[in-house]
Amino acid sequence: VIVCSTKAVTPSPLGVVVQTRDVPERIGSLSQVSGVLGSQWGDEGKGKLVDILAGHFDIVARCQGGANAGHTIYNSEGKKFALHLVPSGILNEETLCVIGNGVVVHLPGLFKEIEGLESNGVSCKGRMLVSDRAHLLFDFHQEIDGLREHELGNLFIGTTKRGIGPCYSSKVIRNGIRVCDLRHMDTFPQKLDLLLADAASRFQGFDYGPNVLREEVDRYKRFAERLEPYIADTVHFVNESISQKKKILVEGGQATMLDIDFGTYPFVTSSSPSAGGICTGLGIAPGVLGDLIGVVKAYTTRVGSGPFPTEILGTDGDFLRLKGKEFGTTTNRPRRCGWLDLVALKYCCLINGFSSLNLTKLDVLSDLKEIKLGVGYRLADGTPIKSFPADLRVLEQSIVDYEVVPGWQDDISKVRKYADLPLAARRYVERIEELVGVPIHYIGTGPGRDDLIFK
Ligand code: 2SA
Ligand code: GDP
Ligand code: MG
Repeated sequence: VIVCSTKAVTPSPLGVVVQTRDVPERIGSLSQVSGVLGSQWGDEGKGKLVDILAGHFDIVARCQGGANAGHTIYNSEGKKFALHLVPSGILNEETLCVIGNGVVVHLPGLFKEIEGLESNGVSCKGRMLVSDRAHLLFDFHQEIDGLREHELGNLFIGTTKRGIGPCYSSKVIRNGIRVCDLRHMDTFPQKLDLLLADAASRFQGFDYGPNVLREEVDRYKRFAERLEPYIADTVHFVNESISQKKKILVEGGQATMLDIDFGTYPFVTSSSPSAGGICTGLGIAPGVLGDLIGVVKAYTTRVGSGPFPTEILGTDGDFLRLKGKEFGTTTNRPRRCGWLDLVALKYCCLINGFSSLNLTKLDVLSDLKEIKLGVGYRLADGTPIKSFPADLRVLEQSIVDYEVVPGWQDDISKVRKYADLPLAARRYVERIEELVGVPIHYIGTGPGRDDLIFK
């Protein structure tokens, strides 16, 4: 159950053997290409796990989403970093970061993030690659995101307004502009003009004239020069790295319940945060994928609209929100809170084939007398619902069956060994494993790098 240390030799991204260090067996034995994916509605604590694992991988790669993601990390000195586009491997000096082809890249935001990191002593130069196939997300995509939300009235999705949906729409409708287009400034203005004209013809109040276009083109000429050192054919790079036996960790953004195909559509994001998104968003073959770790909070949160079967609307919800500091990392919106939903979690395990789970924020549940686990859904007439329903009407009307388990009153934030957890906490962990059928190998007891139990 507990960690056993082995010495590991990790080749650096530059190919030099850099270190020998104590590696918990769990981490050392992770597959050459592994992934960390959200298995609820996001904000499970993926960034923290990626940061911890990154020291044992050569490359950390993002494959989908954009600056809607908010991954919070505390470094060893307790300094807080909130990452949006830059992969969470950046705090590990030996790790090379990749922004894959499936990511939508807002360059002003990316440069701001890079500057913020650099002012905190974290350099991205020579340590980060941006795919030449990635699509560019422009300020106007963000403006449209807001206009669309406004149009929806009461049915608004609750997006982060970071322009994600509109940018993926441009990509899919095939008038998007990619990073490699920055190398052709002769045709760039025409492409951008088409894109802006398209938006203007659709949205009243979205106005642009030749001055706007000229200013934007000038801005992007400067961005193009600035981005050049980061641009790479990451499909080639990642596959070469695989053949050179480098270790690659894929960092998912958002989560399966927000997946464009598998999530609670239309209250989802516009990318594929599940396992399939790794292949399409990085250009790697499915057979290469090894361990996939599903990150799951010990309870559930959701930010934005949409069904949330195990949501707690009373004071218990406030308890979790305040104790768990459940406010959006990108927008600071209060997150909706609820009990752990095992129907949704099993569905995520099925879709992604997780090899293990990281149960996070177990410390937040301390002090509750009783904890509820959502173990099944039923229709109003009592008929059990066998699988996670596609139909939101069914989902909204479904009744959740709960199993009530005893809580624990001890502070577990300093516990580092599984055996030292209170019995009720261990029972909670083991009941989840039993009901879901996937082992929990990592347990979060706080936001810091050391606040992790290897089980
Ligand atoms: P979008 O902006 O088009 O992707 O929004 C569509 C839905 O996806 C949800 N979404 C998220 N949910 C949780 N966390 C996310 N990142 C931030 C964080 C969110 C924040 O780390 O806290 O700060 O508000 C994220 N990104 C997208 C979104 O809420 C919509 O439901
Ligand atoms: P991500 O989007 O999945 O990376 O998650 P976020 O960073 O948006 O939200 C997770 C929040 O929980 C962050 O503020 C983390 O610092 C914090 N966190 C992560 N793991 C733990 C844990 O085990 N316990 C506590 N108390 N906080 C945690
Ligand atoms: Mg987040």
